Amino acid sequence: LTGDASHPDAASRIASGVLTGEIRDLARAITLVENGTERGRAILRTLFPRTGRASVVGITGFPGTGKSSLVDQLTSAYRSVGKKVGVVAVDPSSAFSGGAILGDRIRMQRHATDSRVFIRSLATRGNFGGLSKATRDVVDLVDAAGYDPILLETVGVGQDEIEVIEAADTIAVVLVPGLGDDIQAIKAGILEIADLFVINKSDHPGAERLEKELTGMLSLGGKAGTIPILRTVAVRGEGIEELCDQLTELQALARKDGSAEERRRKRSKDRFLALLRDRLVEKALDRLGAGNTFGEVVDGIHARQIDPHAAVDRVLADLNLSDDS
Ligand SMILES: Nc1nc2c(ncn2[C@@H]2O[C@H](COP(=O)(O)OP(=O)(O)OP(=O)(O)O)[C@@H](O)[C@H]2O)c(=O)[nH]1
Ligand SMILES: [Mg+2]
Repeated sequence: LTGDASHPDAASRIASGVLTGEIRDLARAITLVENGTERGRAILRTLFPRTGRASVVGITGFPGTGKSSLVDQLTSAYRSVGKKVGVVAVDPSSAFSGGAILGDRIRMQRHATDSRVFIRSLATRGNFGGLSKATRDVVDLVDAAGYDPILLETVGVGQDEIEVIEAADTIAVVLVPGLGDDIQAIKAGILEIADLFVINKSDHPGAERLEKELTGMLSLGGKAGTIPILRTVAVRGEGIEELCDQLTELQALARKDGSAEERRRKRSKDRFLALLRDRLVEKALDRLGAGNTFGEVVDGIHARQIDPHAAVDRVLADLNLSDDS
């Protein structure tokens, strides 16, 4: 199938379809990649040199803070200046709720007939590492299809979600008034990743207080004045223009001071290491299956019959990767 380029399902044909902006080919490529197929990998391989052009904007925050509403508004704003907009919504919780993505569909309905807006939701596969890998691959495909910017929405600010959002060049963390003590709980993670804070639902009481708390938090972290804080009312489109301007400014700054390049280089490194780790572990565990099973090795360590270092040495020897091999 992959060999004959004229075949409608051939990887090379789908890849050219993606490059010329064929939406159906892009959707098929994503499905092939999501399902971990060899054809999906072939498509990615072909397209990889044509990626890295889109500016990826990450929108993250607690459930229900208005991320999708903001993405919807941003989409309109970017469309009005002629941009072709990609939206990738990653929803680690959808395996349980399912409703969030449906809600997004309804929310984004007005863009559904716009051929210059591409929207794709990614659900969890029960494995967060897998989700961040899939996100990067999907972003690459949307990028190769010429969408720029790509808006990446993901719920939450836990460690696993941070891995997902690290596929973005610029990260907006969305908060809402009335979080109360929650701000304490989230500060560790978001201080590190936020390039910009959005206080959405500013029509609710407490926006001012939240902004003060955030400012205080930032000065404690030595970041006072370096991270913009914006107020929006997404449902009314208020503050969206400022948000767009701010994003553009941050992107320009990051390009100028080299931090954009630095971040992308780190991403290349992380991506390579994560894949290498996954593949090596997969191979090692396959090899284990032939002698001791994974469970038996764990049992052995648990019973103190073999120490964990020796267990790993043994697996590495099986893979011909011992220090002395
Ligand atoms: N009052 C008010 N409501 C808003 C605002 N922005 C969004 N909402 C409402 O908040 C609810 C959640 O909005 P979403 O955009 O779905 O939030 P989300 O962060 O994408 O939610 P999840 O993806 O489920 O985490 C919806 O009912 C919106 O209409 C706002 O600025 N003010
Ligand atoms: Mg949402």
